[in-house]
Amino acid sequence: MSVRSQSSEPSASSAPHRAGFACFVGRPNAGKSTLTNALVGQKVAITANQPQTTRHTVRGIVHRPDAQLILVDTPGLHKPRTLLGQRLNDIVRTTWAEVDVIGFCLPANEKLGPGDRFIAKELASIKKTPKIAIVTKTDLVDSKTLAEQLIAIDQLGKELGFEWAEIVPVSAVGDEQVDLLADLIVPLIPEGPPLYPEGDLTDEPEQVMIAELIREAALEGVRDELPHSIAVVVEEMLPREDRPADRPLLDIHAFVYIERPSQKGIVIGPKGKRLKEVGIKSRKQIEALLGTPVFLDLHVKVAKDWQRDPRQLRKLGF
Ligand SMILES: Nc1nc2c(ncn2[C@@H]2O[C@H](COP(=O)(O)OP(=O)(O)OP(=O)(O)O)[C@@H](O)[C@H]2O)c(=O)[nH]1
Ligand SMILES: [Mg+2]
Repeated sequence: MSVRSQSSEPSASSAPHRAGFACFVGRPNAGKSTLTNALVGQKVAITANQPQTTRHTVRGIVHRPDAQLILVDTPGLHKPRTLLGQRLNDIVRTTWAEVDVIGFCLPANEKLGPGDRFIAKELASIKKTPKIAIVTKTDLVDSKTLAEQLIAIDQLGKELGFEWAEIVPVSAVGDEQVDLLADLIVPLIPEGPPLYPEGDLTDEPEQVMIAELIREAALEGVRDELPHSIAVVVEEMLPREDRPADRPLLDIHAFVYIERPSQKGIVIGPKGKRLKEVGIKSRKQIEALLGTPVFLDLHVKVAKDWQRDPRQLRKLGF
């Protein structure tokens, strides 16, 4: 085991260029998406203080002089209770079978639990792929707690019969050791030319990113089962006609889906106040993303029990 806490030396300029894939896996809410964004230097994946925020793999691309590192952020692996949950877990397992490096994210502020052990056990069976244990959210704990966590994780690997390639504590929010993590992953990916054009930070289609930004805004402040029930689909994006060339406006029509009629009121809020706030908040981010003024038209619709209904799931893109 080697726990890194200092910056490593910059690689020699004669080193061959590398390009490859690393995925972040872990329990829901472990900080995978926040870490992905911190490494990329821009928001490519939405985040929320609720489990199961990420629902598809999101690729974030880190461009460096010596390497192009493609990070694959995955949904949190959990005990599934719905068909959606099963699908999300399947996505994670397909992803970790395909990448060059697996980053297993474990929050520093939560003791290792059965969920972590379950994932580690599965990882142990993927022999060929180097596995880095990433201790996230280190800003939330003192050094003693962190040290105990590092030891517990090292021990977990030993119990399961493998060595972590690295055990790295990071704080994405505090920007601690984020660059170091990239330095440690790069030597583990294969030599090769860049796989994505320079400057591309993600391969997410615009329409998907927009739907995600709306969902992120809609998730804020809702509790219990509601976050899981929300899905967003962008139906249409059209430049407004009759606008002067120097004052364009993009009309975006999107649906916020929920599972039951009783949830409608919560999402819309009294006199439509909540939905309006969701619209304002996400519109600002969409405008920043696209670099153009936007008129965002949001409608709330019921897709009955969509998390359990294969037909509805298909309609919503799962
Ligand atoms: N204090 C602190 N909070 C963090 C850090 N990283 C993530 N968080 C918070 O932890 C919560 C979950 O973060 P996400 O990045 O959405 O977690 P995730 O692992 O992608 O979650 P799922 O997509 O649901 O699996 C959010 O409220 C983040 O702000 C960190 O370094 N420090
Ligand atoms: Mg996530």
